[in-house]
Amino acid sequence: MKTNQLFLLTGLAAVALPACVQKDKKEVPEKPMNILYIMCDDHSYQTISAYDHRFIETPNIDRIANEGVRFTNSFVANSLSGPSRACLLTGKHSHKNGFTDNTKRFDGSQQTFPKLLQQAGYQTAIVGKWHLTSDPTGFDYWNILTGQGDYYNPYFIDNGEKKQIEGYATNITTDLALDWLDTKRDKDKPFCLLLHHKAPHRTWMPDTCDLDLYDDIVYPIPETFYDKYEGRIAASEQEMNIIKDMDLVYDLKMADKENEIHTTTGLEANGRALYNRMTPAQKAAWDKHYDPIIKKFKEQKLTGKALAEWKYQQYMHDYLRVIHSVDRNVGRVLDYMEKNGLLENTIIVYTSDQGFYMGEHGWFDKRFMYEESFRTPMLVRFPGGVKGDIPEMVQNIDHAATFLQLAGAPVPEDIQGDSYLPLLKGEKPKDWRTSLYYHYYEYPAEHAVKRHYGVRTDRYKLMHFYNDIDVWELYDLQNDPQEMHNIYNEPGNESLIDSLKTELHKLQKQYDDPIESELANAKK
Ligand code: SGN
Ligand code: CA
Repeated sequence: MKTNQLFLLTGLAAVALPACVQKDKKEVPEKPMNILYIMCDDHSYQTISAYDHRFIETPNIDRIANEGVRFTNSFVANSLSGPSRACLLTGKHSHKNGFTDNTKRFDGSQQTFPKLLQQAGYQTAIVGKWHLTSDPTGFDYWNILTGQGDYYNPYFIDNGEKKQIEGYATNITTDLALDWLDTKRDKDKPFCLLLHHKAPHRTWMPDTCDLDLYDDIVYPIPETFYDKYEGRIAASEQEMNIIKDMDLVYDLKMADKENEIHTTTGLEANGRALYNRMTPAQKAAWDKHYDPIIKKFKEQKLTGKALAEWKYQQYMHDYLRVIHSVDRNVGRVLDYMEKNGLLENTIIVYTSDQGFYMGEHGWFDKRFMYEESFRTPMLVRFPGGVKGDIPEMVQNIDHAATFLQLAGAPVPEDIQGDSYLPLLKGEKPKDWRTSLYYHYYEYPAEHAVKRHYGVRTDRYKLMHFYNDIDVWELYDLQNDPQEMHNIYNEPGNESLIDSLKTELHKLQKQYDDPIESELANAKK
């Protein structure tokens, strides 16, 4: 589907027509709508109560859904931070924007939606995690975390100037965003603010005030926690398993002063580095919480299943405490918007840079095209729009076209995503996409998830793992939603596989991804 073709102004037409002229004049709001895009890092839909009540209540994030919509089929194009951010900014798949994995440097001279919004009269800002190595372009104001950012006393780069700010990243990022909204922007112009939290990225360090939260809760172990990955070679060779790869000191904070807890991953020193950047008061609060846990852990001498499940509980507690702080800070932003009369003329999007595993298949991290990491939460409050659930498949390449269309700005033809604005207005475009394309590149790398690409329809998912492997996987999501049974080699699926490969090739052609011809040439 090419919704944006409706709003396409190319070549000569773009010269002949002023930017505000649209085929459908109603698309240009009388007063341009502000855009507030809140994106967390690694926030799973499983841990937002608008999607799932098993683990945590997130009333402030849910408010966006309650006063707007919940997308129930929201996906990314490449489940990793930098690539996801590049897809967001350009509205293009990774092979087109060049940022295929986290080792890349974003080419900031290319077209991005913030630049196009600036041309359309918007003021643009980004606060928080950026993770694209080069300096941001297309923003009137940028104040970004260095690299992945730190939870405690992080460094920010404020329009080029590096400054350390004492405190907790989620609070500080919110403070900076509110300060820009309140005192720094030009209030005569519409704004587009990208508010990008570091949280809840590894190593899931809670704010001092949230350390003791949920102490008495025992979280349910996912059904697939002890997955043996039969029939799934790439899954069996990953290094993101809670039992074997999650580090006791680095990830789970068991840094005992006697140094008696030993880890095998070499991450122990990093765990101490994260602790050492805290102030004495922060360290005191930290020790008060973790010291008794460390003491008990040493006494218990857990092994096997008991150790595995202890690790899972410790992981979940820390992750969910971090989420609680995100939720509280989302509440602060919504309160500010309400008090300042901004709610009625602002679209608010809440999402994440990808999904995350909360112990499904025994995992943490993301990267795979399997559901938990391919999906990402997406809640949108759009004044005057529909309420409830939107089931159409959307992808993170769609934001750029949506925001441009909302601003009444032309959507360039080379943007690959589709505007979901019609969906927010309750329209049911007949030619909306019925399949999604995915391509993950970062291998060899941390967590050892092999390169793969694939297609997902409403019911099926076909994936091809390549590079040092050549393996296809097929899942029937209706009969096997947990993707435990690869049915690619089962007899009887030949015509299904043929039709999915046809669909895959159609998408690769549409998005101009050369991977299959590259693989074929490499074989010659
Ligand atoms: C870091 C993490 C990884 C994580 C990547 C990518 N290790 O390298 O666990 O997969 O980021 O995450 S850490 O020891 O530095 O925490 S991403 O979301 O930024 O792409
Ligand atoms: Ca991420």
